[in-house]
Amino acid sequence: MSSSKVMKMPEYKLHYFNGRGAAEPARILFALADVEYEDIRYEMEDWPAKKPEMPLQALPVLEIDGKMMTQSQAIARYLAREYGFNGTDNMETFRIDEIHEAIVELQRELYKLHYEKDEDKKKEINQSLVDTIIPKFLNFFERRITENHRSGGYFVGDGITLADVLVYNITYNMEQKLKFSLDKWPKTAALCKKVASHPKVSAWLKKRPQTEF
Ligand SMILES: N[C@@H](CCC(=O)N[C@@H](CS)C(=O)NCC(=O)O)C(=O)O
Repeated sequence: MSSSKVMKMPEYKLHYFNGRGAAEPARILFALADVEYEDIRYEMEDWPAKKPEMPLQALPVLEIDGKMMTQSQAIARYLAREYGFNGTDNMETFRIDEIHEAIVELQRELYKLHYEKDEDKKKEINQSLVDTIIPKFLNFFERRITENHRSGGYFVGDGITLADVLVYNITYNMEQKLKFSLDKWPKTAALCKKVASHPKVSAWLKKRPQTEF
């Protein structure tokens, strides 16, 4: 191949706040793919000046060779496709998308707790999350992992995909914030352990900034 045909790696910059939040799945995918990027983290006091520069005045934004691309789920899917974490056929990708959409729904429920200011209402939301909403999703994850007959205990195939990354990420947040335990969902717990102990992911987890959200 002539040198002019050698593909240059894109220059990536991930713009977000100093937190895991909606950018963390992208950071974990970058770690898994062993791809370099600039992890730009804005402090809240600097955000008003930066906000107008962003395509939808919100973060995360993935800058690819100067192009500013937005929407956290689209960013995660782009990286998963680009680096081989999006399944190997249409059915596998369907299964990954299905988990992805379930995570978006679960995250929406968790935000309700985060944004509620009234203490009594907060308690109510917390109770319904722990008793009903979170178990519904975890039962579903458990079933989907069981349906995958390949070795490894992942959602599809025999290796990590975007689905595993997203479930690891949200359960980490639930364990941190709600002190929620995965004891009743052993397959999901094992899957999350596997993601966290993947050498590339575990190196990232050790070095990532410790932040509240
Ligand atoms: N649907 C968008 C939502 C983006 C969003 O609301 N981002 C929040 C942080 S998670 C933000 O930028 N907040 C600051 C602001 O809106 O000024 C996505 O998933 O990327």
